[in-house]
Formats: sequence, structure tokens, C-alpha cells
Amino acid sequence: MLMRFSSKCSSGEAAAFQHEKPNRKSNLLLWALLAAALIIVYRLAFDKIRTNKTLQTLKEENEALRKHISDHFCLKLDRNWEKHGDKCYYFSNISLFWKGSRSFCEDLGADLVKIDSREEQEFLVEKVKNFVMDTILGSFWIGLTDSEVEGNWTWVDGSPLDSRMKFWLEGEPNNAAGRSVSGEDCVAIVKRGVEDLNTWNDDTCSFAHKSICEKPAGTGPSSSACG
Ligand code: MAN
Ligand code: CA
Repeated sequence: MLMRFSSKCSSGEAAAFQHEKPNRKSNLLLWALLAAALIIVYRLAFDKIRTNKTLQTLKEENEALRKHISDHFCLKLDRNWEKHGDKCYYFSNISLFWKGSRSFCEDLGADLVKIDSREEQEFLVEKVKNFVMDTILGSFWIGLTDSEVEGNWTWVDGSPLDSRMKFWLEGEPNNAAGRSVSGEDCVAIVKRGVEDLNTWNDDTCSFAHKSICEKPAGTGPSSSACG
């Protein structure tokens, strides 16, 4: 009887043990999975932080490089612009047709120069006189033309030429037809005339000359007046 009881008891324990075994196993498996998941989450978080830091560093480097390039570019432009009064002037050494010169100035946020005063003409003539050039006969396109109506001289802003503010060379404008059937409809300051202020010559618009660009001061991308 005792034997039977004890054998019954031990068979019950054995059954319980048999049930416990898979439970422990699945618990262990769960813990292992949890640990693996934690490791993965930790790794992902760590990688994310590291990627964000790298991204931030790259952004800062990119910003610094951009600033460096733009500072350098503006400085280069600054060096070429000449401030006078409330205007900035650019004396271009590149020879282009009148229209090409105008586009060139426009690309710089400017236009061909409009001369409003005797003082401005004095400044320009002085600059042209001292401009280092390959030829003594250099011409600089300015923003004056009569290509719309012959003899109707008009500045690039649409205003007519003020009869009190003209600086034609002696004998000009002569609309010389010798070199082009279309005559001479565009105006240049010529170096050969710099002994006095009368330096303007009407010339064929499709001749390639240097040019003078003008824009209001303080309109450039840099903080300086003419950048
Ligand atoms: C001479 C003069 C000017 C004319 C130019 C054309 O200098 O006749 O009036 O515009 O030639 O090159
Ligand atoms: Ca002429």
C-alpha cells in the first residue's frame, strides 16, 4: 500500500517535472530572444546616433566650404568693382558687341553705364585713361544707343539723352557708314579722347569693345558695398 502510494506520488512528481521542462526551455528561449532583441535595438540606436553625428559633421563641413567659396568669390568680385558715389562700376576687359556687353553687365546684376553728371563723366574718363590696355585706341561701350530711332539717343533705362549732359568727341556722332551698312548706333568712351571730357563716339554696335557696367551700391551678395 505504501509502495503503491509512494510510487503514485513519484509518478505525479515526474509528470510535473515533465511539464516543467518545456516551460523552462521556452522561458530560456524567450529570455534569449529578448536579449537578442535588446542587443539589436541597442545596436540600431547606436548606429543611428553615429549616423546623425556623421551627418551633422558633414553638414557643418559643407556649410564651412560653401562660406569659404562664396567669401572667396565675393572678394574676387569686390576687387573688380569700383565704388564711386552711390554706384559701383565694373570696367570689363572682355571685348563684345554692344548687346553682348549689355548682357554681360546684366549677368552681373548691373547694366551698361548711364552717365548722369559731369562729375561721373570725369570719374569714368580718369579710369579709362589709367586702364591698362593692349591698345591705345581702346573703346568702352556705355549704355547709350539710337538703334530704335536714328538720332534719338536713349539711355538703357529708356530716358532720353539730356542735351546739357553730352560728351561727344569733336565731329561725333557722325553715324559713319564706312564699315557697316547699318551705320553707328551705339556709344563708346574712347581712349583717344581722354585729353578732355569729350570722349564719346558713336560706333557700329556689332564691333567688339570693352565695356563699363554700373549698378547701385549695396546690391551685391556680400555685405560690402559693391560685392
Ligand atoms: C573713326 C571715326 C569715327 C568712327 C570710327 C569707326 O574713328 O570716323 O566716327 O566711329 O572711325 O571705327
Ligand atoms: Ca562715330
